[in-house]
Amino acid sequence: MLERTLAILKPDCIRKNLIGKVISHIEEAGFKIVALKMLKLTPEQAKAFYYVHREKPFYSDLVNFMTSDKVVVMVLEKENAVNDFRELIGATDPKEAKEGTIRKLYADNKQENIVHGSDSPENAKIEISFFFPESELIANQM
Ligand code: RTP
Ligand code: MG
Repeated sequence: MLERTLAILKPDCIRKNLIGKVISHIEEAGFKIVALKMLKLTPEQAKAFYYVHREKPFYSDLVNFMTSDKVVVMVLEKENAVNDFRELIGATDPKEAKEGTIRKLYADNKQENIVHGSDSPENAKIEISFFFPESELIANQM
């Protein structure tokens, strides 16, 4: 069954002029882009988006990083999209990411790691609705 996930190209991706390269990896891996936009997260949005990490020592650094430049948010669709996208991006820390993954190829460190992907189908639904109203989630023609 087709599934959707939320991807964010993080501020380091934008600063390094890697939007096109990263989207190419995503499309070549078989994901369809259902919705896409560029925006600058407010601190309130970044805090809310990463609320699950509010107790973590890296939380305030993460909020500062995610608001340091614009981001690109995308809804991606594919069979098994959530897990397959996590596989495509690789481990949080690029040092631990497998060869060929987006983070291994392009990320500098555990914080500035180029891309976000939802970690479960339930969270994907919540994260997609965080950025996109239903009217922007038009199904792709097959
Ligand atoms: P994401 O949510 O962005 O897809 O990343 P993830 O699941 O691989 O990692 P997660 O544990 O959810 O952490 C969220 C983001 O916080 C930053 N981080 N910094 N300095 C650190 O030790 C540290 N740990 C995590 C990263 O930007 C990570 O992607
Ligand atoms: Mg996560």
